Amino acid sequence: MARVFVYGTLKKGQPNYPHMINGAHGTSLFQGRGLTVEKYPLVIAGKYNIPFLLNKPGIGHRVSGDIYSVDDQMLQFLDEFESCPDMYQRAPMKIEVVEWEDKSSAPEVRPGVNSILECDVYSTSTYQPEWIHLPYYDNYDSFGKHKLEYVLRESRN
Ligand code: PCA
Repeated sequence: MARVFVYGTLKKGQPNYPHMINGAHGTSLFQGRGLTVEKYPLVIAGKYNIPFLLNKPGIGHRVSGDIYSVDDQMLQFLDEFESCPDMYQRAPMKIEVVEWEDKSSAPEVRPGVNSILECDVYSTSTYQPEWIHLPYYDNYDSFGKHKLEYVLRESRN
């Protein structure tokens, strides 16, 4: 099992969330919500309004997201889905627990609020340099007031 932190379209309520819970892709268990320990620039880029966490720690905001435990099959699916390692690279990042929902382990071994976990995150170092000048977000929402709604893959041309 691997622990993954999602901050973009895979979060609950966001356009690609159905993939995250599709049993045909493997197993995933929602564990809670978190916040990156370090600041990162989270931008919405390109003509399809895709969210990217730029791998430039120290700039931008601490970013919110959802913490999952996934099996190898789901991790492999996510790697392909996120065009890893071309578009995004999956790398470990420190995540602070905001809220823990997974009650599958004993209370005394559950991570408490404010504890720090190492989670895999799809960030990118292979981004276009001008993206660093885009607005930075702290909590991605495709349907937010920026009006940069994510374009689903099947709707692109
Ligand atoms: N999907 C991944 C990376 C960006 C995106 O839209 C995620 O939600 O974390």
